[in-house]
Amino acid sequence: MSDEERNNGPKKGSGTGVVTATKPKTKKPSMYKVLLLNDDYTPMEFVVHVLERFFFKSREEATEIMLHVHRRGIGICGVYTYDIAETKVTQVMEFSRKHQHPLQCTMEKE
Ligand code: TYC
Repeated sequence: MSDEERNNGPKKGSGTGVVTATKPKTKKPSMYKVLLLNDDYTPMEFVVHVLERFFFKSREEATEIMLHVHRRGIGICGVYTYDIAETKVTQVMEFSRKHQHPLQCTMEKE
């Protein structure tokens, strides 16, 4: 929406009106990377399953991300708005704990 549209243009009808300019206020949301950390104990297959289940990755892409984390120590699962990123981190941490794996997931502002 343009500023002019937002500010309604000239008032119709009575011929008089109060000018009420409003400040343009739309902002893009800050984005957050959700990161997986490597460890020595979580099975590779479990990490692939996490990426499929919570990040909707194909088996092929999930395998690539898992191997990247395995080799480099850390990797990006996805980029989301704050609330979605926080939910993903919580889901992964709860799922890992439930299965008694030490897999760690965190988030970082882009
Ligand atoms: N390093 C683990 C292994 O060799 C696999 C692994 C990959 C664990 C990615 C965590 O985020 C991770 N079984």
